[in-house]
Amino acid sequence: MVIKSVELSLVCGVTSKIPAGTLPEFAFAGRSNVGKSTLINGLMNRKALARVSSQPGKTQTINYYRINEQFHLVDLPGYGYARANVKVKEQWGKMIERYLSTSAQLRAVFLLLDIRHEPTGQDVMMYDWILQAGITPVIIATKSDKIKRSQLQKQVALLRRTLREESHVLPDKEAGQIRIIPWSGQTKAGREEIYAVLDQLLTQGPADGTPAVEAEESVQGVTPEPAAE
Ligand SMILES: Nc1nc2c(ncn2[C@@H]2O[C@H](COP(=O)(O)OP(=O)(O)OP(=O)(O)O)[C@@H](O)[C@H]2O)c(=O)[nH]1
Ligand SMILES: [Mg+2]
Repeated sequence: MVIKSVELSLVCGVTSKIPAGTLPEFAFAGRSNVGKSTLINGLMNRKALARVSSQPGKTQTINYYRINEQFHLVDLPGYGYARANVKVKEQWGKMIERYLSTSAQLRAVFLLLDIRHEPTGQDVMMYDWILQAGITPVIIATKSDKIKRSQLQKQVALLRRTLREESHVLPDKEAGQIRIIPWSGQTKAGREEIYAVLDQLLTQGPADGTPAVEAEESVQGVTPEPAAE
């Protein structure tokens, strides 16, 4: 995938109506601070178009980034921010559910999980919401630069096992097919594999709830042309 143009095209507040939209959408969900905005910037070849912060709870709106006039990357507000008040947490849940159930253009949801930690109850709940909405979930294991290479497969297996064991939705036989892509915002490792998923889903048409087939092996060392700043 070559990124030719990116722009913030829409910001949707808690009370805003979710737009019907015409371009395919890929959404990014996950705990506050897991690295959603960092991943979106990495995919767009931008340092800071999506706002990144070490303070959790930065993204509290649904932000739509239009790429190549062809599709949207959708930055969803993070959950699990302990200091958010009850009302904010409640609004968050409603907003995400509304987004998942009303977005006709949604092709896949990337659910981000920190590669270092076992998924929380909220992570599993989010995973189940995505499945229940009939959307293809793709797991991104973030911050892979923070663990040793030798630990990578073990941690990916932990994420897979927890989702499989804790999910209330996924039937057993499909559980082995949960797709997990390790990613680092620091080294950009994993980016080509994520682009391959986007390319595949863009050519394939709307998600039908079946897990994506394995994409081609990522081509190491090939980076897309940088977008004009
Ligand atoms: N080392 C490392 N740090 C990362 C990575 N991804 C994100 N971070 C850092 O983690 C912090 C949170 O990143 P964000 O991208 O703002 O997280 P977010 O999920 O968008 O957070 P909210 O907007 O609060 O939901 C920032 O300090 C990032 O620099 C990564 O892959 N590796
Ligand atoms: Mg964010």
